[in-house]
Amino acid sequence: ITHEVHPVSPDHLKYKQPSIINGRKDVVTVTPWLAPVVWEGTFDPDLLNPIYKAQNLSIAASVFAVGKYIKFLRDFLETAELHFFVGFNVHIYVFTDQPKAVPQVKMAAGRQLSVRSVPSAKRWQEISARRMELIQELIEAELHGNNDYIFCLDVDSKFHGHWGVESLGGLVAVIHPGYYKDDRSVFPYERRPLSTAYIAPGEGDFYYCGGAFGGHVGEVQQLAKTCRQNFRDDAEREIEAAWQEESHLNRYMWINKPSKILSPEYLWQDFKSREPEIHIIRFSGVVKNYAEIRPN
Ligand code: UD2
Repeated sequence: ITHEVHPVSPDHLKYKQPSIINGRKDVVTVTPWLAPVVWEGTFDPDLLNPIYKAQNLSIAASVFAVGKYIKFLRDFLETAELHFFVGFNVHIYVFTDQPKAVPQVKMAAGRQLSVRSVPSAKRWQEISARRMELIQELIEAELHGNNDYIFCLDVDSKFHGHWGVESLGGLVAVIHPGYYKDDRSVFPYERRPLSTAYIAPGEGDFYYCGGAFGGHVGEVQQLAKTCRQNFRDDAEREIEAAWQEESHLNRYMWINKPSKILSPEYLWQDFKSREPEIHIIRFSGVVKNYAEIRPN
């Protein structure tokens, strides 16, 4: 499938009656281009799970663990078992320079892990930058036809709550937890017109995070290909976007509006205090000491 099919519900499915007037009133649940914004309380797993189960989907996830970041991998994998698409076919692809150090984590039936070797890097910026290239190659070489959706996730994070089929969509972006109440003029977009990631003042919808994005494999292939090419074009002009591939991702999502937006429940940060509209934290970045873990 290249486009999402409309939901087909099994007959006689029992679930809570939906309401057209009662729902979350403290947050916005649809964008001005009519993409849903997923918050706790906006979806019913009793309704969604049987619909998606019937489609026998496969969900891939990519995660990079290069250099000292390998130490985050065990918690990431163990908590994914508990919360990430439980009960569905999941294939996690780990990209690492230390294949032997990948921890053995017991996975449930229908779930599997593959390890891909990547070279070590001298600069931390190189690692996050190369992700787009490797994600594009992974999709083209292995995922088309075998997997329906992919999520690309940061390894220095853990799952704390349900992350399931409510997150599926053509092109899926996650709102960055650090800027979701801010005016777009202060978003850390790339502001130099020389860069292909440039977003002008007064432009932009949201600030999306580089640490989690995804969607249908065909859509993510396009995204990765475009970001990689833009990254290269920038490199030729000796410019590196402010937040590397996160800047390019934001530029891409400004032009190609995501069809589904995940609220900051889907990528919080452990150091941030809980906000009242955040009823559940599903995935959150751990506190890390940059000086200690980055190559330089
Ligand atoms: C932000 C983004 C991140 C990326 C980066 C810009 C979030 C939560 N994080 O986080 O996705 O866009 O800005 O470059 O939105 N990695 C390694 N080894 C390293 C360094 C990085 O494996 O030595 C991988 C690892 O999977 C890590 C990811 O690259 O999770 C992102 O790097 P980061 O976590 O250091 O980036 P950070 O915290 O600045």
